[in-house]
Amino acid sequence: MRAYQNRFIELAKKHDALKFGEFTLKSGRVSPYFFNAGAFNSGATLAELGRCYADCIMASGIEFDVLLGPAYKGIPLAAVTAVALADQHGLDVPFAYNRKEAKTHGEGGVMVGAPLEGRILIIDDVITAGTAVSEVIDMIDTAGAQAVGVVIGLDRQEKLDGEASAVQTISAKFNLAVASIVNFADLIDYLGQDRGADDSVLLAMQHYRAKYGATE
Ligand code: OMP
Repeated sequence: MRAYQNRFIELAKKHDALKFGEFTLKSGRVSPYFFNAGAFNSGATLAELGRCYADCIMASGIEFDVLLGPAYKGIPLAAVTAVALADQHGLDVPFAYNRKEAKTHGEGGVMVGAPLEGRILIIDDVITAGTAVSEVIDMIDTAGAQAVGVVIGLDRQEKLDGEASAVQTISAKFNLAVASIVNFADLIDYLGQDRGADDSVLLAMQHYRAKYGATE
């Protein structure tokens, strides 16, 4: 695993953003783990999170013009990542986000921040079935820009109807490059090497992966 992947898992564990137990997902599946990006809730934690995302974007080589953070959880992610790209990598990228409800006064509209023009990189917390990302792509199309990629903290690598994962499906459908800081397989590897990890947690994770995990 790369350094930023280890740092991300350590950060998530430290702040309880990664929890093990029994959680019902948006899809209705009952998962032995849950990733809650809302638990990254202090200045220093967000700064480190932004550095992990920025390192992942740099490692992916995805070329883009605007970083877009979809409401709500994508908004702070886009902000801290834009700061880390500037501070750590000398890249001053424009960033934008949307409102869930259009504003009818003042400057009005749904979009805030940089104009949505050119190649757009979407930033988000987690992909399970890809529903959230598909909605954002519609928004980018409507604005006349082009979605070129998605960067996420966690790819849960779950299959939907066939054997492909949601990430593989949306990547093929919308011609997108998808980069994740970590995926489900990385989490299992990490737990397997963590001497302090509970064996029953690892077993539950392996069982869930055997049932719902995509083949790749
Ligand atoms: P999709 O839109 O189906 O890809 O699911 C992503 C959304 O699921 C996230 O934006 C969360 O609302 C939620 N989620 C998590 O935040 N963490 C998880 O570990 C799993 C889910 C989920 O419900 O699948």
